[in-house]
Amino acid sequence: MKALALLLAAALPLTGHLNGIKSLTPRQEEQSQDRPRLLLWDDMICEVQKFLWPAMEPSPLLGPEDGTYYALTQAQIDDLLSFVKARREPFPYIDEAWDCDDFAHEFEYLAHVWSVRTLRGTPISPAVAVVYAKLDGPYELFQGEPFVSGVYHAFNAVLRNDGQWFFIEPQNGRLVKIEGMIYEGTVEVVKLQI
Ligand SMILES: [Ca+2]
Repeated sequence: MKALALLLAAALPLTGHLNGIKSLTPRQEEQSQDRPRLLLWDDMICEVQKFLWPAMEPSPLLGPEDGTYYALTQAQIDDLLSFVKARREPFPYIDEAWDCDDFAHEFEYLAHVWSVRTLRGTPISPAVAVVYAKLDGPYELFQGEPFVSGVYHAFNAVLRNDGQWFFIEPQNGRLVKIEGMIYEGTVEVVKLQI
């Protein structure tokens, strides 16, 4: 797995500690903002445990499901959101048949379609997750931030190349930064698929 990642790091305009980002000059750091960041399985676990799901216990069955990921640039996130908006099914919310989990899985599927096309088949996976969470408080991702109490909800998350995670509400395309203090006690992740 590591040998593959090193080869990819050499072949692709990716950044990360695999190809020495720690010693970049300020100019190179500026340029690195335009590049996706490569993450191995262990790196992805660290990123998930840091901000998304501290209780994650990785395993071959529970994931992460892929061996090599990349964190997206802001331009890639913008492009991904446009791609999904143009291709998602026009179905309204339908209890059970097309509800939150279905919107979230559709977003994740389309993110992978977008990624394969954008990277022309490069064997790395976008850092886009399906998140299952218990909500307790105002839910920022819905218009008007409705107050919800003890509701289970499925939505998405994406990791940017600077280490910032965002929650995405696939039902409306809204996106917010995940910041510990904001979500403390409001969003409790109970399951995650990446
Ligand atoms: Ca469903």
